[in-house]
Amino acid sequence: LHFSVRTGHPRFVNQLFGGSDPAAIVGEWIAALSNTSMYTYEAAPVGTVVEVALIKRLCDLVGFPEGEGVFAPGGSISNLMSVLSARQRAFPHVKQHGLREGERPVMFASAESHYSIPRAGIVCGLGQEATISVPVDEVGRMRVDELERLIEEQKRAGRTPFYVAATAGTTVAGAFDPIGEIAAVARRHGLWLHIDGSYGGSALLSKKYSGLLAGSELADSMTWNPHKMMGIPLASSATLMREPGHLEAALAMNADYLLHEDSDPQWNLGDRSLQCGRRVDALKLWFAWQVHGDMGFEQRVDGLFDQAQKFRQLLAERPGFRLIRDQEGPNVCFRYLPPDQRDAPAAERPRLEQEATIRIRSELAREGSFLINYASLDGAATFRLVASNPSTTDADLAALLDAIEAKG
Ligand code: ABU
Repeated sequence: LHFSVRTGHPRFVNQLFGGSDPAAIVGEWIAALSNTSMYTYEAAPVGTVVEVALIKRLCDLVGFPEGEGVFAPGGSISNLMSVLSARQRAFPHVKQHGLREGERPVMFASAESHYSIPRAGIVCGLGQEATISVPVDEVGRMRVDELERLIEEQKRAGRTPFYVAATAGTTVAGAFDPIGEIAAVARRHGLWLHIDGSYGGSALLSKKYSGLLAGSELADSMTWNPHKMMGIPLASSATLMREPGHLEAALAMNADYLLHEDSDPQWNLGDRSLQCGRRVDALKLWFAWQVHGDMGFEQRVDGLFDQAQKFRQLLAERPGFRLIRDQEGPNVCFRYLPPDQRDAPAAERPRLEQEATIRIRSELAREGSFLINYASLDGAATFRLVASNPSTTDADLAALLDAIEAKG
């Protein structure tokens, strides 16, 4: 612990997760103590019942009343499972025989989507080029007119579009793609619609912010990571499907030494997972939900959005800081220019801001006062503050700006 990064510290604003939930940690300990694997009800009766109940609850929030799903080791694996399911629906022969000669499936995701989507294409043997990158608008949302244009272009080129991923909460800018509009395009062209809600899925717990995922009920699948905004220890990632059966269609191997004929398949989750051995990841979320309830999670999510909004206000009050992308999610992307560089020509500014961002960030990390990440956005390195820990106070936020000014 001494040499580890203190990710539960209020001044750790570096990743899409932060804080540590005591109730969930107890759940995690008990999962380790019970030491079982989630492939069968026989081996993990309590874990199975808990997981099925939680998946049902998450599916209801998304708008999948008949849905099913499974927990996975992270958002990337959940996204991969969605691509495998979509590929199986579009090419039903693929599980048994692979793709046929001449078949050229293509998938679509925004230019600011997570890299796990094109990587899923790679894992599926489609190659990285099979993921077509759709341009985004000025705040980072997928441009739906461009999506439609690119689908038609790919069809004319003899390829078969089969999948589109909308992102709810992009990794850097925290943008929410317009799911309802993307769903209309997906339906018109017969594409599987997946929502990568790894980060922003938790907005569904908030009456105030659930509108950011309007249309989620129209998707075929969704990834949701309680280990991000809900504060559950890593990893907690739900793979959710609107209709039952797709995961088994893509993944089931019917190993008879696990899935005996005399057991009820509905309660054996093994064949809807990519894993064989699988931890009881549901238990920590279950414990946390018992303690906090819907209202506790709603307050947490609202509080993180409010914290980011507060930080935007504080930024606006200080010379030298500028917001890059103006939006309402828990990410705040901004740059800073020290006073002696503020008269530089406008064309020079992004390069100078980039230099300042990287050097200041590295100084803060080295001294251990704050850990705040940076990423390239709109052509230059940009600070990315993530409001991820409810115990980060307004004073912490102001202290971060003070520290950046002092280093600058
Ligand atoms: N799975 C994306 C997480 C990246 C981040 O925490 O910054």
